[in-house]
Amino acid sequence: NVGIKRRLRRFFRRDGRALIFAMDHGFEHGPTDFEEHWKHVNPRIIIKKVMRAGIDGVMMLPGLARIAGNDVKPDRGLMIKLTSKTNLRPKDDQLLQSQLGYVEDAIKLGADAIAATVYWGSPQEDVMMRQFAEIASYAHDLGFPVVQFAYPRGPYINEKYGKKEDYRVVMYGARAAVESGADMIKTYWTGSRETFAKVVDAAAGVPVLLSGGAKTENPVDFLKVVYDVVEAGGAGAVVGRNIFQRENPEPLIKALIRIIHRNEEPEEAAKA
Ligand code: FBP
Repeated sequence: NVGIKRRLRRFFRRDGRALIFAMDHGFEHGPTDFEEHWKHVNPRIIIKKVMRAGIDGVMMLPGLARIAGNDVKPDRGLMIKLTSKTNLRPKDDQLLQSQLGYVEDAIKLGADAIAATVYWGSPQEDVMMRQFAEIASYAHDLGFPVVQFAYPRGPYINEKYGKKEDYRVVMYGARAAVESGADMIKTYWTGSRETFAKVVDAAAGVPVLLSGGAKTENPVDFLKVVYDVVEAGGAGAVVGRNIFQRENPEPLIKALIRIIHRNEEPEEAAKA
């Protein structure tokens, strides 16, 4: 499908890799995530900064895209995610992402790709699978790529594997994402280059991007993870807190770009 391929190229450079900024935290975690650098709660301010630093794409929910979608330069990718949940829900309902928008709305907002989360292993997995199937079917029909945030989480996973980042669980989620029709996958760090390489293999050629995670105090620690992701065959990273929770995210973004697109070593990239 030509449309899907062309639109994926707005995110991925010729090397097949991308660095994407994530900003759905105001909904998914709450505005407290922005308190460290409160001005970044305004999507227009932080998106202008990440654009200047050279980011390849941005991921947002539909409402933020209405406010700041135009600040995403036309030669960069705009990913609109159609599922989420608030942290205000009762604990037992935290393992479900609900649909909060429609493919058509995302397209009207200028989306180049449509994203949705599936918590593989959740007691509500069935609902998210169906949501994803519906979104993917509709988006593909219209020539739009679909990104799956393939996040394994649920009581059985904890019981059997101890943690959701166990590579056997993460690669299971990545594989499930592929088999359910994803064109791009975002998932957790498994803790080592060797295990992440297995996740990449399980994805059978569908690009796998790292989900950033909580901010590391020392930026080099995060650069090392992204370096290992790329060495393992990963296609880059989707990063939120490690960017907007820094007063000036530009040096980190530039270092990430050097690692992802120029294969520079973390220490070297951090110095430049
Ligand atoms: P981060 O780089 O800040 O981890 O952002 C990635 C992301 O998937 C966001 O899109 C989302 O809001 C958040 O992490 C969800 O985190 P969790 O569900 O682990 O609390």
